[in-house]
Amino acid sequence: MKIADAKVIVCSPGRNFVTLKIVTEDGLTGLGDATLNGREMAVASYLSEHIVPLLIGRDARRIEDTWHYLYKGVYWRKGAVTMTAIAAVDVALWDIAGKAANKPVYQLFGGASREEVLVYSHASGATIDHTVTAVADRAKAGYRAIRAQCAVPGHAHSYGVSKAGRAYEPAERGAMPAETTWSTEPYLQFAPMLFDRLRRELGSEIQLLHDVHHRLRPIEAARLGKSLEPYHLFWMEDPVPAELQEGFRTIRQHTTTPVAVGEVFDSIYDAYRLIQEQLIDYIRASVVHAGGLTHLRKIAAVADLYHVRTGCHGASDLSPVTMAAALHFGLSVHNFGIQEHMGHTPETEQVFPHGYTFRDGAMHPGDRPGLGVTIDETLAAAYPYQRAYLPVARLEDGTVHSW
Ligand code: GCO
Ligand code: MG
Repeated sequence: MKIADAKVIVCSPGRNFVTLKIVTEDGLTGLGDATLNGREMAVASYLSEHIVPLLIGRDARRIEDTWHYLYKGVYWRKGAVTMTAIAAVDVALWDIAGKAANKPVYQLFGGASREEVLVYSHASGATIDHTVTAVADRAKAGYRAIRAQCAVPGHAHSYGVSKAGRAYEPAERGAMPAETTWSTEPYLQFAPMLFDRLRRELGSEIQLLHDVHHRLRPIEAARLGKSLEPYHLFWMEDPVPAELQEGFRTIRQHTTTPVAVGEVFDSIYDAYRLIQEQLIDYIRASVVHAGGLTHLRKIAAVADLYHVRTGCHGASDLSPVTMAAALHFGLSVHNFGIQEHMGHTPETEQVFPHGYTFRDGAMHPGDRPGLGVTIDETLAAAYPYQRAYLPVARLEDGTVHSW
């Protein structure tokens, strides 16, 4: 089954997406998401200039061999751009494998390990009142797990707060990144008040998650985790930047609030110590940024040895192709924890018709052969790429900080 064609489709139905489409000599097609928010064209050119020429003529069934050919063959291993490009090829080949076998991809992974994939949604507000209402609205929509983010009074740039009436979308189109200001102490004092109110108003059954988004130092994250213990969060996400994996030891020594990390990870090597020392509870590495389904299944296998469960990234800047692949993975993997489902805009849903479904706070990938997602190339062409950047954060004294 030789690869006859491969092409990169860049579109922007509300936000930018990069998609790799592979076609075999007998007409089977496979899709892979190659979207790297804020650096989309780096991956698009990596694929079209350097990888697509290598794919033509390769046997589409040799998924494992192709993965190592692209990973070891580049010499300059790992990194967000390389691993997102490899992920796109990998996922597209699994899509083709499913279609060739006339099976949904999860059936190629040993079948379903559960009936449905628990997901969590986002809720945010400019005040605690607004955030309580937003969380309650998501609960009414059927979600059993909800991420809560709230503006810190007097601080305009808190992470994760959507602009009035719009879904949260951090990347902004324009010539330069927006700049935001961050102040840690007010946030550390405010966060427990938010969750105290959420628990008092909404009770103890709903699963509450919170994303710190790389903003703290280990001892500050330890303090935050301790202060949130009375509210039994499902997890505290990205408490500190994760380059220093040992830094998580301080957090672990001080708090039982579960920790999730890894949406920016691109291989097992970013997480090995975190997992082996059980410094985290959930690994958030995603299909699109961590080398595709082939590598993500290996990360999950290592995590399973150490009681670490999956909690894959699923923001709106990961396309419906990734959402579909994540659901096939999540339905099958043994040590599943939860899957993020931020959702997509209506125009994105039109560009990427898919077979996955939502019901009562959980999702299912569907049973169409392959991933069960397609791309309407004519519609995609109606939404041309527009450069967009994620924000850059600074402390109040102007020092650049983790956004
Ligand atoms: C999340 C993430 C997002 C990221 C975004 C970056 O938990 O969903 O932190 O909000 O900021 O995916 O592109
Ligand atoms: Mg996050």
